[in-house]
Amino acid sequence: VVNAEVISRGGFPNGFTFGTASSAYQFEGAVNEGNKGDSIWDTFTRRPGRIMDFSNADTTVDQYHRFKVTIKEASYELRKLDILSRKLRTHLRCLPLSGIKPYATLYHWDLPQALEDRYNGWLSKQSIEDFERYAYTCFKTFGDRVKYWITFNEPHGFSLQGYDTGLQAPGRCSIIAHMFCRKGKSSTEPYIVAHNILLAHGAAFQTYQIHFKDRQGGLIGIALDAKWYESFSHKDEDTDAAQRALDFSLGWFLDPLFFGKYPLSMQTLIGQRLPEITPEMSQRLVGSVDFIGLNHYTTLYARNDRIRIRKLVLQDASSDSAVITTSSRGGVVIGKKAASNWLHIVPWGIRKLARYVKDIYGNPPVIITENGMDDPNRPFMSLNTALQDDKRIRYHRDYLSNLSAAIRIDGCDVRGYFIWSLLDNWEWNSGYTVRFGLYYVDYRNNLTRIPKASVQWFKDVLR
Ligand code: PNW
Repeated sequence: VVNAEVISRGGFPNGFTFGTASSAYQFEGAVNEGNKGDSIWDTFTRRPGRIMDFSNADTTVDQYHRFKVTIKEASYELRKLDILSRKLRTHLRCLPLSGIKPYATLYHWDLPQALEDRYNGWLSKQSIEDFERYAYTCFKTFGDRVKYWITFNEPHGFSLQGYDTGLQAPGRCSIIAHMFCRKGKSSTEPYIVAHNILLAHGAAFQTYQIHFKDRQGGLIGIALDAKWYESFSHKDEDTDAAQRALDFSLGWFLDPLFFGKYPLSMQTLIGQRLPEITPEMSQRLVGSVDFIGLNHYTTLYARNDRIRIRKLVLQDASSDSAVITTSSRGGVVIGKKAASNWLHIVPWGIRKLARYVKDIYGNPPVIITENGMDDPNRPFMSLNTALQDDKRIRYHRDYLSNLSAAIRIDGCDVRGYFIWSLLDNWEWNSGYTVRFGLYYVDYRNNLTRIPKASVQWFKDVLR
């Protein structure tokens, strides 16, 4: 474990890109402006009881109106802004002059509700063709300025949350629904959705190669949510379980993109419910990424689920892997918790993850497209306390020193690192109850943005 006190740009290769990450739905607000139709998240947030603080994303941090100010104020060190939800808009005109290099994500969860209504969104093959056209339009319109494209953000996350647990949009199936429909759709829908996403990604990649690559010279990737899974014990059954946990998350997408097939453990355990990758599909998928985006926050222990209790009660995608994940072992927690329950601070996990991707997939170019931690939004906390985010500084210092070791010592080809997030923002199911930003947003005072201590720290690192 590397735990250097001082992190600096010198610990990273020349040309390494630092930035911050954000997403349109969590930042823009302006829910009814600029010809924007409803998305599946607009529908979802209006269902009672879905969002912890009963909030929605109608306003969030008003980035739809304030993006110009943000760009103007962004110091040259922060070289990533998210863009694009009211796709064909003007945001991008400002970027070239500002010295900011945009990495644009085409899909960060806000599917037009019209497509959900018309053909069940990602469950339908039609979504593949429509995504390809949408991607084509974005490449054509913005490709002179955007040289890094990310097709999908966290397909593993939204396939499971949207179609198995039902905790996120479009909220199909739910733990409760399983009780009543034992062979519920949650045992098939996440796999169908992920399959269509992979094919949509492949189609977008191909369109770029055929129509734009020569002229625009950009790169195409996909951003995968990637926890590291550490074996709970030295027993074979647990090391196997940790491997399965990786197969069922990262491997679900990377194996098709690199080897043209789903991981063997998935084929075995899911059987007929796993869609088939035909030889033609396989040919199209293999090699269809120029870089891999990893959204990495945390690490869990994984152990074999011997009894598979869940499986006996309900068949769903979350129990197919036969893995139990935990954040503590023998009463010792794997790392301090951030505000979100799922986010334990485990800096060494990023190094193991990078090393794993290098070893299994042949050292492809990797960009850490998200990494960060949240503090609770406490209404009665003094502003000064909220701005002194030492825990965040330590988090990034320790994750960056491990990432630096992965590059320098382990030889991993990591090319960029983006902090989630530039500003506090609307955190999906958690609403405004947590704060992920380098900048504090004062929700009670005109959404004023105030730098936390981590802003100065990040600037110093970059200098
Ligand atoms: C990402 N996990 O979601 C999303 O891309 C962002 O939109 C989100 O705001 C951010 O991370 C913070 O949550 C994740 O359980 C949610 O490991 C959960 C996990 C990872 C990423």
